[in-house]
Amino acid sequence: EEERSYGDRAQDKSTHPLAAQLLKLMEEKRTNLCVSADLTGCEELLQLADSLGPQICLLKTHVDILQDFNPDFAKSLEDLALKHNFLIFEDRKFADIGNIVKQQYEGGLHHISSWSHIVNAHAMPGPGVVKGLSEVGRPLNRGCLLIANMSSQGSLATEDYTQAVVKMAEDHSDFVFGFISGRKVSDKPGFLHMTPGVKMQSRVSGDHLGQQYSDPHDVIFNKRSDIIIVGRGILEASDRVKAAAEYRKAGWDAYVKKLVPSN
Ligand code: UP6
Repeated sequence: EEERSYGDRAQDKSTHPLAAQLLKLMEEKRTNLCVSADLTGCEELLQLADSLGPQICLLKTHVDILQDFNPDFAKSLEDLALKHNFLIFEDRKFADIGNIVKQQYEGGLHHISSWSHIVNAHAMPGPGVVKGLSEVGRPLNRGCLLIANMSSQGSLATEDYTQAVVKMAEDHSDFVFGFISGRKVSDKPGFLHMTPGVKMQSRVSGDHLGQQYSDPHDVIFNKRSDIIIVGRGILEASDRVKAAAEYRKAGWDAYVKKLVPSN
């Protein structure tokens, strides 16, 4: 089937406003790269965000691994997101009852809802998890992704589970605008698919804790995903800016190839 451009999908009335903003900036910056900034120090993370900012559409965080998280850090990250025109995605993977995830999202030490444009959740608890997050996030114009499947070996997500996640997303499309998934799972053009477990030379890699990798072309062209999420492929490179440029190019080339009708 025909693939529509990011910019075109941004125009649809049915597309969630945050998804539209993201699709538009992807088209403008010519990037479908999300860097997974899995670092343990605020200063290093901010420096990474500033140096990679021009190349990325999204910066994904795990703020609970930061040793020195503080409100100034969140403010600085927001400033960098504005400066470089990317969105912030806290990869919190909420997975509790609505009443608790609401508080985890809004309060605690991190006040995630105050600075992160996007969060994600496991659908495992049922629709209450989305409803709870939505009560906090919707008034702030935030958006949420559901985890349709995982990149790790032995994941318990079956095909039936994934289909139920897609249904839950469709039922809550005023707040949920996409998926964490190894492949495209929904044909609705407003939904975005983001794929972690991405590395060049993926055949030789993986890690000793079950992570499994695919390369950018496989993810974007073959699996029809929209965004590549890259952590160690960039973080462990001797030159992170150069590595990010390589991932950006590989992800974008695969997208452009997908747009051209094959005949
Ligand atoms: N992530 C996965 N697989 C999933 C969901 N999320 O790896 O199914 C996240 C991890 C990590 C990043 O939490 O932040 O994506 C992958 O990092 P890596 O590129 O260094 O392997």
